[in-house]
Amino acid sequence: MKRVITYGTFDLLHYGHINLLRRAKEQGDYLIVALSTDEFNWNSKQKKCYFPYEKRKQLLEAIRYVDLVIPEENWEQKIEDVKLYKVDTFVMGDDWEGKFDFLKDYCEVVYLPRTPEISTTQIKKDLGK
Ligand code: C2G
Repeated sequence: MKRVITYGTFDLLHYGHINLLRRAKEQGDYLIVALSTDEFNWNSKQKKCYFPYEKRKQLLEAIRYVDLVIPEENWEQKIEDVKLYKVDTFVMGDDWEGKFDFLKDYCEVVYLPRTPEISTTQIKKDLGK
């Protein structure tokens, strides 16, 4: 079984995220999503989530491509996660191109093209938030 992992906030889940998750799953047979906790988002990514972690986790677990959701609590956990979950492939959108190449010592690293025109920032802007 080929195991894939990806990381993210996935707040205000939208079709760009779904496109990423679908293509990540296509890289193998089992997809793990490491979901950024509220604390990690606020302290390390300066992101204030609209939906709290448990709600974002519930949404992700309802997606057919997702097999397991685990918490992402810090920037440093990726190598341990890859070892612990016996990950074969690490996948991220190409806005992160090159940022996680250190993982190539442990697994395949794949950056996938982002879905253009859609982002949470754009949604909030369009809603006048
Ligand atoms: N994404 C995409 N197309 C979009 C928007 C997002 O392909 N239009 C992808 C991103 O490239 C990322 C994933 O969807 O791979 C999740 O996006 P975010 O929730 O914005 O993730 P981010 O805040 O970048 O967190 O340790 C890594 C970080 O946790 C990544």
